[in-house]
Amino acid sequence: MLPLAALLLAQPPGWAASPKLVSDLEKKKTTWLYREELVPKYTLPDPLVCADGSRVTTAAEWEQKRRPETLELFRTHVYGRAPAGLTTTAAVTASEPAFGGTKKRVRITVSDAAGKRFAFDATVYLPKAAGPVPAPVPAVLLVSHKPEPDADSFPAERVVGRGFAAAWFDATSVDADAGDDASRAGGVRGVWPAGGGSGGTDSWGTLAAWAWAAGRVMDYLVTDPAIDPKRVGVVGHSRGGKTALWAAAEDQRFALGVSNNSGRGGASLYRRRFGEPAARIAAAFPHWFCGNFRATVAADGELPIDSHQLVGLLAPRAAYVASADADLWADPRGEFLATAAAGPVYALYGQQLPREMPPLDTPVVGGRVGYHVRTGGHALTGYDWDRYLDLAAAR
Ligand code: GTR
Repeated sequence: MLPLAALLLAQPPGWAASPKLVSDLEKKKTTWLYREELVPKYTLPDPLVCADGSRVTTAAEWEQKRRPETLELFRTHVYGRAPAGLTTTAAVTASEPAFGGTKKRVRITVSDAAGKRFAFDATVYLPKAAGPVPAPVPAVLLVSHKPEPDADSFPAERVVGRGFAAAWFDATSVDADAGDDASRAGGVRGVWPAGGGSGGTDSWGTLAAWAWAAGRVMDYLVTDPAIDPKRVGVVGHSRGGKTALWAAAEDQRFALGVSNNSGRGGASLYRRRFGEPAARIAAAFPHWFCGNFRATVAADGELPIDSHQLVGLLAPRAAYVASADADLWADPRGEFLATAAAGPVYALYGQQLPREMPPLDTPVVGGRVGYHVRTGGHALTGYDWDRYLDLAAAR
């Protein structure tokens, strides 16, 4: 038995999981790890070290060398490659008053040179125009992994009330998230099965397809004169949170990427064995990822990247990672540690990220990066939205 002082020292700072919840979860799923003391030691890859072993020391070197390499590693080993070089057109198909402003339905059509095409819809709420020539407003885009988001996960009135445009699209209309064959059948991966890959193990999965679609909505948003194209954020919860991070990594026009309870495959660190195992997510949702990911994690192999590098791909733009106290499956501490470990990349831009896990319900912001762990379970709530809008509103 360790003396109390030693136990207190061993306790990591800030939030800690409820001991009762840990023991309840352990009783249910003894093979999955929920106890902090049992997490095996691990070492994260240095986000600044290049494939040739050299280390980038400036933002310019990061942008020219290590950032493109990192992006390629995530494409090749995690999400797969989305197609590039397609043409997006958009048409407003309906418009009506809403919340003192306007609600628009937009049909987005993407086509290639051979005439293949795919179309889906997005919805945009614009706040009440301020004066005859209103200034363009910032916007947030929700990747909804449900056909219609509920009022908590998409509080449109609250968002426009704070002077933001609020947009969302139904990700399942782009890729049904119903197993690989069914998802491809009516979705964008049925039109371009290999994405931007060779048709092999780096072909895009559902998360890459959804992230790609967020980029196509962005193609429209940057043309809407009511919206400030330099201040558009992308937000997602859970599988949508994994998507939002990847969308912001792939498309640097997003000024902010928000991961709400994204967990494994999103913000939480793969090398930290806590909560949902990588092999389990790949077995339960094989269509989310590329073939290389499935093969690596099924063999209990090491990915060449970890999630701090995904957060680092957002630098120097804003990022917000949020966890929930009861959502141990998503590994709150692993989500925080990934955020903090993106620090060396943000430091190239003079930004100092939060270093210590904060206590419960205590948001921390360092540089342009925020983190909180909120009371409650796996959900996107008004509390979360308010924090994201606070960060998006800060210049
Ligand atoms: C779970 C999955 C999580 C999370 C969640 C969701 O079953 O294991 O990683 O993505 O689904 O998206 O709701």
